[in-house]
Amino acid sequence: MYGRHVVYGDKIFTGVITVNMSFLPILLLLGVLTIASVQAYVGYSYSGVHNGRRYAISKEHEPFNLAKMNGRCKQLGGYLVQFDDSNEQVIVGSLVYRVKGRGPFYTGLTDEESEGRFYTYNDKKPAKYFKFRWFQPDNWWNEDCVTIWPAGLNDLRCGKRGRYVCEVPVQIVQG
Ligand SMILES: [Ca+2]
Ligand SMILES: [Ca+2]
Repeated sequence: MYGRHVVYGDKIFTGVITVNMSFLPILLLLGVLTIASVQAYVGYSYSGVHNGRRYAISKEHEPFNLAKMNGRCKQLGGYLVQFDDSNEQVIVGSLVYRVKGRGPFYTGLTDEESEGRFYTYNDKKPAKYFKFRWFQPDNWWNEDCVTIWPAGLNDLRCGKRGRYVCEVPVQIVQG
């Protein structure tokens, strides 16, 4: 009986070692994925959750490009910001006012396809809601992108150096 126990114990011990070694690549992979996901969030100021969305405001000033920046927002699980209603525009307007540093802050609205018809770049649908500030949009020197300020939106040329705002829907974890 005693001998059997020893053998049994050895088997368990061996088993534990094997399990640990087989988990090692997965642990390494998880480590890499964690670093990668953290890196994706570097370079943004994140808001709290408002109506099921977070807003990520880029920190760097760089030449704005709709496709490129919308792609960056997709890496965060979102898209360039678009407004469902006045409430959402007011929230984002106050966020860019409070965030550190200066703008302009680009949104996902554009009229590059047809002058004066503003649509959302990510889904190519007519913009649900947008409110320009006084005397805007003026299409000054062919301005087809849209920036946000607390006082309202302004059309601006697309390639200017600026920051941008991503809208990231928050995944609801089912209990
Ligand atoms: Ca325009
Ligand atoms: Ca303008």
